[in-house]
Amino acid sequence: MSTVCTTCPYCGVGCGIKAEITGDREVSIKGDDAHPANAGRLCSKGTHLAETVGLEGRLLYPEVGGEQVEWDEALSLVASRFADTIRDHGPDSVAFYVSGQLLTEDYYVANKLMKGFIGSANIDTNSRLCMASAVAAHNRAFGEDVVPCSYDDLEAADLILLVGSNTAWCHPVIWQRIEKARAERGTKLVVIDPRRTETAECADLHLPIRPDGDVALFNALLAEMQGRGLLDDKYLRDHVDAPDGFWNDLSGDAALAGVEPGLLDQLCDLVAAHPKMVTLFSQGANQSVAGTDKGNAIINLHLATGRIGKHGMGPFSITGQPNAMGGREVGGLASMLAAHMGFSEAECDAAQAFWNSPTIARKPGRKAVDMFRDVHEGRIKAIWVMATNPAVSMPDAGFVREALDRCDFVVVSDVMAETDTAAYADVKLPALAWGEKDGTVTNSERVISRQRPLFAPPGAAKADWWIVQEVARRMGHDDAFAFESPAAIFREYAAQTGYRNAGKRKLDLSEWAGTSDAAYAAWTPTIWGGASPYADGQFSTDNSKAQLVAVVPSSLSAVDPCFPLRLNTGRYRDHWHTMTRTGLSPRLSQHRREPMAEIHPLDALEHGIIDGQLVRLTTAQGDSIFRAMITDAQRQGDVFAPMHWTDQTSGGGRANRLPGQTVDPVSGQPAFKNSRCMIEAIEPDWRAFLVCTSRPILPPLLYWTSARIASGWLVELSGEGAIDVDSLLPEGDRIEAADLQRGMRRIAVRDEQGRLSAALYLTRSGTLPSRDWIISQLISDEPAEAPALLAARPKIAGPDKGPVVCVCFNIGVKQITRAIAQQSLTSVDDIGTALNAGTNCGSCRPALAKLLTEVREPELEAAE
Ligand SMILES: Nc1nc2c(c(=O)[nH]1)N[C@H]1C(S)=C(S)[C@@H](COP(=O)(O)OP(=O)(O)OC[C@H]3O[C@@H](n4cnc5c(=O)[nH]c(N)nc54)[C@H](O)[C@@H]3O)O[C@H]1N2
Ligand SMILES: Nc1nc2c(c(=O)[nH]1)N[C@H]1C(S)=C(S)[C@@H](COP(=O)(O)OP(=O)(O)OC[C@H]3O[C@@H](n4cnc5c(=O)[nH]c(N)nc54)[C@H](O)[C@@H]3O)O[C@H]1N2
Ligand code: SF4
Ligand SMILES: [Mo]
Repeated sequence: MSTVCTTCPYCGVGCGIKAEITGDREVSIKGDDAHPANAGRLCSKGTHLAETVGLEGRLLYPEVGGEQVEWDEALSLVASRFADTIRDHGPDSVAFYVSGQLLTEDYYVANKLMKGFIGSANIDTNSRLCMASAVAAHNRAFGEDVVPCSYDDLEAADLILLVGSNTAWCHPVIWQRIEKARAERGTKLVVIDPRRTETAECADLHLPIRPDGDVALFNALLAEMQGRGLLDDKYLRDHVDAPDGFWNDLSGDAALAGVEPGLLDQLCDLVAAHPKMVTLFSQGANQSVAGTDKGNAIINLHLATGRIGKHGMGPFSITGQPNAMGGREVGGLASMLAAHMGFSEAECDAAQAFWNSPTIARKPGRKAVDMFRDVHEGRIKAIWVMATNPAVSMPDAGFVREALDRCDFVVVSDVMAETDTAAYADVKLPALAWGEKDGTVTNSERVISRQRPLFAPPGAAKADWWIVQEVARRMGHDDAFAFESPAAIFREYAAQTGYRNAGKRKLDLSEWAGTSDAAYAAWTPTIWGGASPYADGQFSTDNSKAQLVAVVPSSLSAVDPCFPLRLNTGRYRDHWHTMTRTGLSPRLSQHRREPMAEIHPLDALEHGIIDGQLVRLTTAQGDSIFRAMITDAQRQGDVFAPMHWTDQTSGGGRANRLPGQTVDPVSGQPAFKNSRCMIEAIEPDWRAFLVCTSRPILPPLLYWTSARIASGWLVELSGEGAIDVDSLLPEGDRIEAADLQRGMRRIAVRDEQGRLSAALYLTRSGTLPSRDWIISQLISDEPAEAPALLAARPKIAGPDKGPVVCVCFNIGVKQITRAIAQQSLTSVDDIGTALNAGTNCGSCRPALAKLLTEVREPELEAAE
């Protein structure tokens, strides 16, 4: 058995992992105590990685037109089709659409090929959907895309503002570090989010801002600080430039933020009282028509109050994907050249000279949304998609699917065989996945860590950098693409960051250009730029001063009677994006098994919607069906839906059919968080659920979702008209109960050994039984008797545990609320002592805190 230090493949926190290899593709996962990001902690997704390293669903061999081929044939075809297209239509007729889930070395090779050897900047990354606004805000304010903070600042701050970040779910280990600081030093926490998320639930102050009210809020805050005499005049004089009229034009119309004046006053008092302040921002800021302005509104406040470049202070954009930052560094964005360089003549010359390349892109390429528009219009004729699933994750995904369908030549490099994007591929190339691939990633705080292989490459899968390099060689660029290892690529990349840099850019890794293979193999997590790159107040602009940027709040727009609601989209705690990995894990799949449309009670009333019913959300772009979840955590007028479900997992819940192609004018980032929509209740003729040990093939239905459970699948279905139950069920010994008058039908199927292999519960007007017990029967060697199976409950029913909250110990809501009430528990730690819940990865602790308040508050009120 050997232990390997590697990095979590999920979020941009970039936690270190100690992976102990326990068998053939078996691993035991622990947090790495020595990693600066997590010091041993892991969240639910990292903790349960071992459930996702099997080969189920993997793409293991290259395919052309759906037929397995040898690598040479696939690579030669890609090279010749790209070369022919470039010859006939010019370099801008081809494109790469890449991903923050590539390693830095993969990214480097792809960028070098497109910008230096094809001579187009048509390489963009899914970070366009994620970080582009923060990048643009950094560039405007600092002259370079540099994050001025590190995680240690969170632990040194007295006040933390979270803007558009559901940290407890999306950056759980950062959240745990914030919670530690709050417990140890009483750090105050403010959450600015239209929804009362679990993150907001735990805050000292929650501002349920109107969608896109952030610029108004931060401008008002800055005006108030100025009014209270709390600007740092010396810092402003020495280190900051302001455009003419900045202070006069500072629009402080707080009403546009949509928060009650009392709450705004509380926020101003907190900000005034705590100079040691970090503002952490994420997609509620970035994914907006005003995303870049929001970033600058936040940065303005920090610059003007001198709250930057000092321990415990700063505007802190956190990255989403494991290597979103690495991609920004090497030039994965169409709007950057390489190594933080732009497209000035000198920078283009420098890149070309360094690469000794035949050509160089001299202008920015097409940003993601425009790129797919060009594909749609036929201007881009060949596209290569790597490590991202745009048929699901791009806005107006229906349009993107049309574009891929029309495109002459689509190449997809992925680790999974069946994805919604791969369905459009002419060529599918099998890439190495996490646990096999080898290279570096950079996290939110600029720490470069290694991802290391744990297993031998399966099938014919190859590293993404190798695949791109082999295509480059077949396009005639042998000399420039002769890398023998990720270490060799890393050395070249490190050298490029220093080339003709002379202190102009903070990103200078040239001290590592000589890293030996052995040193690369032994690399320990290393931060570039230090904990505080702007501690000296010298920014990356021509005069070394940072810039205040005048930003104007968006005005309130009139309600559209056809689309009266606002659709906000985002993430669930235990799922990752299009679920190609987390969807394999039964534990991670149980937190939220279906895509919900979360809606305020008054909106539900107005639209005649009952909790748990199916609803259709419609925008100008399209529609999709979700299950309604009525909750006053939503603002009235807003609906929230998750981004995760795909054609592989659902016949509804496809959130990205809904948002339009509207983007931030500066960054080109799509406005995923604010689309006009309408909602209506749906009355299917019947509803059913199916548990089964083999994946069912479903006929077209009004709605279905399938979730992994231990040893099988749980499928929720609804439809119109008749249902052909035989098509859903496997062969075997059937037992059945029916009450045709009530439209109820229940069928259980047992295999030759008498084990339960499937069970279907269907109703036309009644209710369906609880899913939990019958799921447990599916793995049982001795399933219960027929009456119990058909009732979906044991002869003597134990107490129902309710939906699972703690996935590590499988503890449900009802178990927790009962324990709180019966054992008078008063803290999350008490719950841990009583039930173990929340004592392993800690991801459910915010949910436990919420349950605690829900149970205790009425009790306390009654006692008063
Ligand atoms: N569990 C999980 N974790 C993840 C991921 C995942 O898929 N699953 N993905 C990773 C990636 S790539 C990313 S980018 C991050 C994203 O991490 P987050 O940005 O935290 O996640 P989101 O849920 O997209 O959006 C955050 C919040 O923005 C709020 N919001 C919407 N509109 C506004 C607004 O106008 N103003 C403000 N202030 N807030 C608003 C939403 O209500 C939402 O709660 O998560 C990373 N971590
Ligand atoms: N509505 C809505 N849409 C959104 C968002 C939102 O908040 N709301 N957020 C946006 C954001 S921030 C992001 S980051 C995107 C994410 O969206 P995507 O990038 O589309 O999501 P993933 O599911 O992570 O897709 C990664 C793909 O790469 C494959 N893969 C994994 N590892 C590797 C590898 O090493 N090599 C190769 N070649 N393939 C690999 C996976 O199997 C999967 O198919 O979604 C965006 N879309
Ligand atoms: S917070 Fe969770 S998902 Fe993010 S890197 Fe750490 S363990 Fe992985
Ligand atoms: Mo992201």
